[in-house]
Amino acid sequence: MTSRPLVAVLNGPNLNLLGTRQPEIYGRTTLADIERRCRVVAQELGLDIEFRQSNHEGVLVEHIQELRGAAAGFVVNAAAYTHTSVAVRDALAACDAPLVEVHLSNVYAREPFRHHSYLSDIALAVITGCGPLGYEFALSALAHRLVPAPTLS
Ligand code: CA2
Repeated sequence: MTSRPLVAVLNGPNLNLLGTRQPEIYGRTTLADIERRCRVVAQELGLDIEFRQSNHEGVLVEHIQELRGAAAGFVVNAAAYTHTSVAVRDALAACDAPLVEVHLSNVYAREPFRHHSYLSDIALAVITGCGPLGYEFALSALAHRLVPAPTLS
């Protein structure tokens, strides 16, 4: 059996609170719900996934470094670190693997400080405002890149 490409799904600070607060912005889906759905979709797409969340910038950087070489692609909702972290950007840039940036909310319809991202210009794609479905779209985009199309015989 051939091995399946590994995609790392990384989540930044406060995303562990999803479904408990600010449902008008982030909806009622929890991060555990998103993880379950990602696992189902990844299975269908022929991907393996690692799903992680941290509230700490250095921990996220360490996760990314650990996954360097092992992960064939990244889906990243860096949450507030999207707008502040050169460290997360540098760690992802050092991985040389395609990255899809995801945001649940439409960051461009929110405060101006959310309009700048340290990740967008190194990303294959940016998905913002699609809610939890954004993670599924991101996995599909990476599978399109990483999973060989079946050959007809
Ligand atoms: O829309 C997104 O996914 C964001 O990445 C979410 C971040 C925010 O800083 C970005 O600008 C956009 C915030 C995540 C906080 O999540 C919470 C969830 C429930 C309750 C409180 C915070």
